Amino acid sequence: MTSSELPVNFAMTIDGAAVPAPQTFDVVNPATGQVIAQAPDCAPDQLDAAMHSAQQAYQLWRHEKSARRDLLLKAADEVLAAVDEIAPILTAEQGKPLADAQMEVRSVALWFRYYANLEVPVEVIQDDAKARIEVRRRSLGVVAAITPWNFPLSLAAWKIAPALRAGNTMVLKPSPYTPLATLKMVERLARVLPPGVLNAVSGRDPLGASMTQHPVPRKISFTGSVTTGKRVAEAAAGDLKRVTLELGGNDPAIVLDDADPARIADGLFWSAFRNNGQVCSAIKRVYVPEALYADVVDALAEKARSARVGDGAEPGTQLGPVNNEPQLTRVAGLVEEAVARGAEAVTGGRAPDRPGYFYEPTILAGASDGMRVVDEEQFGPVLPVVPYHDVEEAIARANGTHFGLSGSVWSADGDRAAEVADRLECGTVWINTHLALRPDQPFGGAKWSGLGVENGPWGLYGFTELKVVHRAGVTS
Ligand code: TXE
Repeated sequence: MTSSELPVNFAMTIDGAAVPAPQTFDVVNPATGQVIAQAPDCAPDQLDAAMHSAQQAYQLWRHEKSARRDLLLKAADEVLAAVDEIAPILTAEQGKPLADAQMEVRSVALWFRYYANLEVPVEVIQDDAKARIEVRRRSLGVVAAITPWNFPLSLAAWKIAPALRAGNTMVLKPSPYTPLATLKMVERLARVLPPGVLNAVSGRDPLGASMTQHPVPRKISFTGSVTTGKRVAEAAAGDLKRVTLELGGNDPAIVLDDADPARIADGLFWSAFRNNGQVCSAIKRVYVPEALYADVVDALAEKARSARVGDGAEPGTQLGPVNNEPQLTRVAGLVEEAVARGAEAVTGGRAPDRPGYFYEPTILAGASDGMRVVDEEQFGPVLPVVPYHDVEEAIARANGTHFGLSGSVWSADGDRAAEVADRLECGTVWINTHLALRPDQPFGGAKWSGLGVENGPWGLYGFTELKVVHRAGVTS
């Protein structure tokens, strides 16, 4: 879809209706740097209306357990029917290759179906003549959901599906960089969901802050940066709103000395560069034993050189642009600093001379802890490769950070890798793979990478609270 073929009007969904806003803001295609559409800039009274609509809808929705299941299944069908409408919009605003955008839209249906079919049993901890004690899970009320620009749709689905299945209603706000596909998806979902159950509003960052300070929501489910996540937690504290925070990561991959560089290169590369490195749990730094160092760097550089970079709308593109200008500036700055401090950009290390926010896939050799690109989350198409002498040192460096989202260990010996994996301080650790996510597998971060988890029954529990029903028996 070219920019001129994009739909002209994007509306918010409030109380089941498509609603424009009095003001709008620009949305840019990162592959061209051109404004492609206007998104509604939600006015304060419109946010109130969305919150109150969700609150109203909650009164019925919370009691309709089987309808929730059926409607989530219908919602999955609705999304699948809209893949060809939504995916090109996602590519145009986010930059990712169209095939990836299509996969992302489909993943929404996968998550909706998984949660539709997830039954949460009532646990009975005593049932005899003295008492029957049930432990139930009750929904919380209205959820404010705030999403980032890297996977606007799938990360929204991680929130929508469990929240709605558990009986909550929602007001969802996508990132101002990527509001369009989410608005379109929620507009389609409004065809099957009762009014008010899922509202979508769009606006700049202060709208997110207003949501977290609004009196209606009982829960905030946030995915984004550590800095903003901390602000969300602070805003929630005054009202003791529940929070789930899925924040950034600086995922280490540790290569053990028995690994075969040629065999692991593809897995390592794509676990770092998928979505152009803009994945919270992508590999962000690789620790490689000195003996394998040159071979691993060469193999990764070869992958980087052969990756097809371009506009996501062009067939065959594997890596699109960085999503936005501030992010491109940040990534370029991190590389510059590392090179100034002695690292070598074996491939890439520069923005190509073309419009848009492109950056050449970059493998940084001679990287070391203390360089910002190693210590911080780069969130872009750059991978620092750090040599290590012994594995104890690699484990200590991998853990020596405030981040703790995920990590991976690569080895020919799965058991040996598992021992190292066991010692990594993070929410998920993979062995000989990375970025393997599923709707039934919990995902969350240790340390500053998050609070609570998403996915699986545990993700749904985060949208509930325990309620104990203790009924005295006839004899007591
Ligand atoms: O994130 P923000 P940004 C990291 C990545 C990137 C950095 C900045 O390192 O360089 O974050 O990206 C909304 N209260 N990740 O600026 O600010 C905002 O409108 C409530 C990692 O885009 O965290 C958007 O909808 N909400 C991450 C959402 O928060 C607020 C993915 C995320 O924006 C708010 C993306 C406030 N005070 C970036 N201010 C991951 N974990 O995957 C902003 N928002």
